[in-house]
Amino acid sequence: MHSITRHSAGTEQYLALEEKYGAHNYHPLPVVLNKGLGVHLWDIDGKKYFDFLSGYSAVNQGHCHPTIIAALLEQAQTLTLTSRAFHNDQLGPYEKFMSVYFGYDKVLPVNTGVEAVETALKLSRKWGYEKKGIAADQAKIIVCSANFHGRTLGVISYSTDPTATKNFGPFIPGFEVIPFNDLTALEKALQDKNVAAFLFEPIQGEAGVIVPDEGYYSGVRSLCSAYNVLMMADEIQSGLCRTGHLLACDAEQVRPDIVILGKALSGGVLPVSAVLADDEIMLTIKPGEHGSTYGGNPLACKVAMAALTVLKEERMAENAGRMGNIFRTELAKLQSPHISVIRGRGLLNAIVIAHAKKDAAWDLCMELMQNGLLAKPTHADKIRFAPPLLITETEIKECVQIIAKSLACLD
Ligand code: IF1
Repeated sequence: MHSITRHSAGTEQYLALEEKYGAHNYHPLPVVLNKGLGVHLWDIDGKKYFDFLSGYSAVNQGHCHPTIIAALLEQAQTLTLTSRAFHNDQLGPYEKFMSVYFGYDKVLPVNTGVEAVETALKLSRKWGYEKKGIAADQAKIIVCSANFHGRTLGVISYSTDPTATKNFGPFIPGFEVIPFNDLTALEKALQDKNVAAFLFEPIQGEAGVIVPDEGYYSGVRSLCSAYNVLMMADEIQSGLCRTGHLLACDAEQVRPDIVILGKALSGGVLPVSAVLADDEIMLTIKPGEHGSTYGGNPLACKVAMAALTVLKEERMAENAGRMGNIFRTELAKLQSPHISVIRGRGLLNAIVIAHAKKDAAWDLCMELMQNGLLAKPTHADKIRFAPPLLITETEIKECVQIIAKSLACLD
């Protein structure tokens, strides 16, 4: 029997405001939050939850991390934006910090994840024409089916998800879709001399946390090198310690030609994204050929340096690896008839619900919410479980018990 969800009067008021005055481009769980700290969120009625979505992996460091907030407050009352028409005392140190931290010659700072993806697409085309010698306007970029790289027209041009593309055409040409985790398909596509780059998510998040076979990253690296094609890893969700490594590609010691970062680059405090590449690629973009009003603003630089420092100092990659193993092991021990698949790496995990009822995953998330854990389905029958990376073993085991208790609602 499903518990009847009664919303408090306060909750109803907030939902009504959004219903009336906000675009209906999301279908959120009916919970109104007003406080976050570490792995926890609180709603307006004071109910406490474990956050198992982490702002779609933007809050890897935990909500309102004191070190990151301190950096935000200090810079916010000093200098927040100069534009790139002038220099400031945060950008250069940030660029060096990023170069040393990730081991690339240069960084191009922008703001949202999709803006960084668009930047990487432009960069790879520019390199294709000016370094690889591809004929004008003939550059092709290979992408994977079931990809998710953001919501702009350029990026949905190669989406294979009808929900993302229906009635948004016409689309931008120059992309070819191949299956994810398929090196044979990739090698076949690379026979085309006009290919400039291969763009992929090391782990496909929105598709339901699809982890490729062992050796996939190494295979992609070898093929891209052999065919003089840029390996572009979209690590916006899989990066920044989420999978138990600084970057997901580190699992096979593979170094992409272009790395795309976002989300937890700011610890969930403000939009900060970045593209990393070496000089041969990065310097194909000349002054005035690309930019953004807020890209590389002093506030973002200061916050990002704090957010990255926290990841390392608090050994969040190691913790994500250990806690992820415990989480998947304990979940499997439940042997729930309602869970057909448990998959993931580090603390980027998902389960696939096996149930006759179409909305079973949604119903389970509503039950989890009643029991103090926030998660949301992706693509109907999959539920992503991605808590902040500082979660402890005790908390992980407590959350598995909440999941176990909640699964009873599907009996
Ligand atoms: C939504 C999830 C989706 C991303 C990867 C680029 C971007 C994202 C690998 C764009 C953004 C967010 C967007 C949000 C839901 C969430 C998401 F998988 F993380 F859960 F959609 F797939 N590359 N992912 O995951 O970054 O422009 O949003 O900063 O749009 O509903 P953004």
